[in-house]
Amino acid sequence: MKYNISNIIDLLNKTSNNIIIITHDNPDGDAIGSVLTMYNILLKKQFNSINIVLTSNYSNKFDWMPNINKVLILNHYNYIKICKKILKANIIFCLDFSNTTRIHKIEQVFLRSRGIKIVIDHHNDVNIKYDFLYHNNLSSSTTELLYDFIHKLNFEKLMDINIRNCLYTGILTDSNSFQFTPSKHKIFQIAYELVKSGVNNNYIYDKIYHFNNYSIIEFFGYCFYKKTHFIKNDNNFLICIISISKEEIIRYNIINDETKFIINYPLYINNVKLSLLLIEQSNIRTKISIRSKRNVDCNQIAKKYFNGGGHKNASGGYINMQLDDSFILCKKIFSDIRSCII
Ligand SMILES: [Mn+2]
Repeated sequence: MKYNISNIIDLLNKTSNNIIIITHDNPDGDAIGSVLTMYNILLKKQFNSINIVLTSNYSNKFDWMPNINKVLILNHYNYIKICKKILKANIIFCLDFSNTTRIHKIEQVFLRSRGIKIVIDHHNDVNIKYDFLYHNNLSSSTTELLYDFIHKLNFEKLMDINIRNCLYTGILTDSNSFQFTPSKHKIFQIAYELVKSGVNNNYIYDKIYHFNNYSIIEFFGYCFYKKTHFIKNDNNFLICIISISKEEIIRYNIINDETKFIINYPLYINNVKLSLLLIEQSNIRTKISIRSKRNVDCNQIAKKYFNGGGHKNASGGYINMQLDDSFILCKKIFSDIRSCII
């Protein structure tokens, strides 16, 4: 059945149990901020047996976030138990993704579950069979959408400082510190209201961006010195490609989304307009992340060449090849991509 917002208000005003909250693999600040916002709201509504399921681990920089210790991280040992919980869920919240490939480890069991599927997301590639969808790809983040959603539900009185901190974390990280602002002034208005009502923006910035240990900085140095390649485009701007193997990630003890930070740095160079990060996943698959400046649309590039998508200035996808071949393919594509990106 398709639900509308008043059905959802009724549903969430009746206390329910067996709730699952999920987000995409390799959760970032918006993913973690979204699931914890929803978890903390439902706790206040006296819901029972609420489980956040993460299909992979999260970075330690989120350790301070309220109730982060309650998340279930999928592994070999708890896989069956978690699948059973998903199958018997009455409501499943899908936050910060709307394409089931982004939860591929639990995709099949998710599709079999009869729980009411409430999807809140800002990505372009919706393929989930949902019961309720709250979606806007002109939102900076899912947390920005959740801020609106909470108001639509008339739950704003439930927003305590913990929930506000979760919302702010998602907005800060997904907008790359207010650099990607598709919703224009609205993101600043929400940030203003959150800070005005107690969010310590400096504290959160320090927790998220001043978290790195020396091995990550060493890893960045290694990547920029040894692993960075520039391609000159016909339009006389540069495209940067960094490729990283599994072995290098293990050698420098890098986890989760920490590699993502590296992709933004090439854009600090004035004539680099596009930055690509290739990460080896297996000998037949390479993950690719793409970031761009202003008018260069990496969503189009991700869709056309890399089985992916995302947003105008931040997208991702994959190549079904090993790392070195993926790198050669990228070099070929990007030496003649003028028509695609202007
Ligand atoms: Mn997001």
